[in-house]
Amino acid sequence: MADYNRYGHAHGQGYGQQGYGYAPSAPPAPTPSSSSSYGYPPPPMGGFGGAVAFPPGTHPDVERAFRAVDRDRSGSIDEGELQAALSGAYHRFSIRTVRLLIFLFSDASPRSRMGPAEFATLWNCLGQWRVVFDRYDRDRSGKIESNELREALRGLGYAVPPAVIDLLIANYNNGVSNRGALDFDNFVECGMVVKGLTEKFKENDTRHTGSAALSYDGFLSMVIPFIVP
Ligand SMILES: [Ca+2]
Repeated sequence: MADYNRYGHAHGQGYGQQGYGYAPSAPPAPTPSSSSSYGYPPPPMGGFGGAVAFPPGTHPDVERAFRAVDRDRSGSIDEGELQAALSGAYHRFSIRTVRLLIFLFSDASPRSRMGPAEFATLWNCLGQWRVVFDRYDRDRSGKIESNELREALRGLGYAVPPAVIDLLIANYNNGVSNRGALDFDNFVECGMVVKGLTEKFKENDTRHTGSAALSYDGFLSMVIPFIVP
């Protein structure tokens, strides 16, 4: 019995925290974003990761995953290297999802690479998405089908109408229109797009009516970052 005139408050919890970014639930540890702790392209003269600075308390597995793919020891990784790191941890990550993740999580300019602090934040965030994925993959198929997606988004506070669920499944299935289900990478991408766009919309819907007046440039500025990959 969702009130589809609204787009959140499925459990009275609003939209999740504002400002943390793209994690599905409460923020974990503080995530200082030290974009100045690395740089590219600084060839580190044979040193091993001298310029790589992870936030205090970063799990050794995260550092290991980063160093394993930062083959040239530049202290930052590109989309191919990030794809390798995530695919090693989570099966396969599509390059489209990887590009969105770099866009959303990278502080670098241009946003084509990612440093250790950003990587650690992303890694943490993906861990939270994985928990959500496993929780809502009710039939243990290893994929999120349309009914599971609807429940998952509702659980996160987004009352997404059925027509939009169908649209999401059709557009985030890795181009393989087999069973209309999402792998983990596509689920993450889909979830971050819904979360990100909902929060952007909400900024324009200050009275929580489910409607907002947007200027043309405001609308384009809101949407384009999410379709850029
Ligand atoms: Ca499933």
